[in-house]
Amino acid sequence: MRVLLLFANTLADRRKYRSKAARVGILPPLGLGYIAAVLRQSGHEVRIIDMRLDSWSQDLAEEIREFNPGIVGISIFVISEIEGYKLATHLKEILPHVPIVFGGPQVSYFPKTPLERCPAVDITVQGEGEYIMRDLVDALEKYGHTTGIPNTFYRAIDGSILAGPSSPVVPDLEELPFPARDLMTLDRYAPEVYEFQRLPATNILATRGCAYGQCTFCFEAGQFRTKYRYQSAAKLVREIETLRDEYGIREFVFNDDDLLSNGKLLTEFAELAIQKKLDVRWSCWGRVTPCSQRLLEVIAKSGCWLVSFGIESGNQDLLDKLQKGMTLEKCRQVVSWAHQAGIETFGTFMIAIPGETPEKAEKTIDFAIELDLTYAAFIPTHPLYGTPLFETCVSEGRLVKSPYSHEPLQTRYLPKISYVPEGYESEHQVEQVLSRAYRRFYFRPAYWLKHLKKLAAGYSVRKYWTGLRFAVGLSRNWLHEDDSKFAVRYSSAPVYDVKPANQRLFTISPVDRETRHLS
Ligand code: B12
Ligand code: SF4
Repeated sequence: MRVLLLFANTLADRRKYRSKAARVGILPPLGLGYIAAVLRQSGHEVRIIDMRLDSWSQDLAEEIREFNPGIVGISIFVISEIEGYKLATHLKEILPHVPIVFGGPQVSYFPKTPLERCPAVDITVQGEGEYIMRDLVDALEKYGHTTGIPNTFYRAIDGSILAGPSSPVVPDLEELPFPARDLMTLDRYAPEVYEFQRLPATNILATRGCAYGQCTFCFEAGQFRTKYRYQSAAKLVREIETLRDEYGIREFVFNDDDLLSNGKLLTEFAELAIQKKLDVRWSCWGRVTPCSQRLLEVIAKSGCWLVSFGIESGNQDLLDKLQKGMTLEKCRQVVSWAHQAGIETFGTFMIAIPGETPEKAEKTIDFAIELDLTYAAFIPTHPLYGTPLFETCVSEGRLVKSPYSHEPLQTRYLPKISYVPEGYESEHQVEQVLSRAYRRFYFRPAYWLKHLKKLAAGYSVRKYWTGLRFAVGLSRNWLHEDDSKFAVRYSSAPVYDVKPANQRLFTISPVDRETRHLS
């Protein structure tokens, strides 16, 4: 059967990425790539369209009609939900009898919502979609219907929403084929300017889930926790060799949630990479614990030049509350080891954590400066549904906006405020602290002096300009009025409703309370 897979764009992408510099900051949709590869193993013909790169047009509609898919899959996450509905509506107009399936992170957390909000959506898939989508397509081809497939939700004839059985089955990473990157035009993508040293660069995954899974603000600590799995170093090296030899890729951004803690995999990978003279550069995200000096030295030798650490706060009591499982001292040590090994560091910090005051935030900014990080990002706390932090913030009654409304994520780098802790006077004060954090971190003569050498290279100027854009808020992408109207129309069945802070009137629809746990 012919299957069309689309990655929905966000409202902001529409303006930002259709410019000439379109590809920077956009990486291939690996989730769809894996699904496509598994579908092809079953003999299906697949096409992938990334709507962050293409606009809806008569030509595109014609191309899709010609391809004539038997089923369509659309991937959404929180900020692309509305555009996903628009896309489904357009597709339903040109392919009225073709089932439209929704999947992706937002659907995994709210599996019934797309069916409630958008009549063009026929089926939703919760969790990792490789085998489920294959079973859906196989069933449609063999039996002409798709009801009852595990981890799916669908509309019954009377309009009610039904669910297939719940299954904890998740793909074995060693068995999965490589993502079908030949279905994506790799040279239309590039990481953010501060994320690469060499081009062409692309993203890659070696693990899924998180081995630690306890930070209170994270999905991996809540009801949506996924089983931690990893593939072998040998498979990872094969994938990198393929990308290097077939596509000329010279740099890799690991998109894994928790790669650095897997010392075994990384050491084996680094040894193989050195032995095979892979000659690639790479970067990843990482936790501070467990991380040894030896591991950082080994990965640096294999080409790792940047690690992004989730540091969150410069206050030990707040780190303990967040259950980060790390000390400020360990953090100092690891960042310093990374620098000694020649690895650049990106630290991400949360501002307005429960229990934080502007004074404590100041300590966080001091800590970021003390660590001498290469880059830092300060992000307001968004208590996301399904995380332990969400429950805390709801019970405090201090959420000022739903983190899932379409307002908080209007901006790419400076999202609006959804939560104001007791120690802050207002949303405005949180915004002021955020701006101050960027100003204090980036507008330091010492910072610029230290980095002057790097500015000699052309792309580094752009890197630091990106840092400055963070600082002065130039990277905002506000919604247009017509977009807002559309958002309101399609959000008419709210996931939940937030009343102003201190009123303790936060409600969650029963639908989401029923969301099943996938282990
Ligand atoms: C890499 C990454 C990014 C990269 C983007 C990479 C890219 N290619 O676009 C960057 C750093 C840019 C990024 C940015 C953001 N991200 Co992000 N990101 C991730 C991360 C860490 C990994 C994504 C990934 O590759 N996963 C692995 C693949 C295999 O999984 P997958 O894509 O989810 O696909 C599987 C399933 O979802 C499902 N599936 C997916 N699509 C479909 C479609 C169909 C039809 C079916 C059946 C199934 C299906 O099957 C797939 C295969 O198993 C995830 C966390 C995570 N572990 O997933 C967060 C995550 C996706 N990001 C998230 C968020 C919130 C953001 C931001 C909005 C943050 C912000 N405030 O700015 C921005 C958005 C920027 C933008 N304009 O798009 C959230 C999404 C929450 C939600 N409810 O949707 C996540 C889940 C992190 C989190 N826990 O908060 N992100
Ligand atoms: S924040 Fe990182 S380390 Fe903590 S639970 Fe989430 S993925 Fe794991």
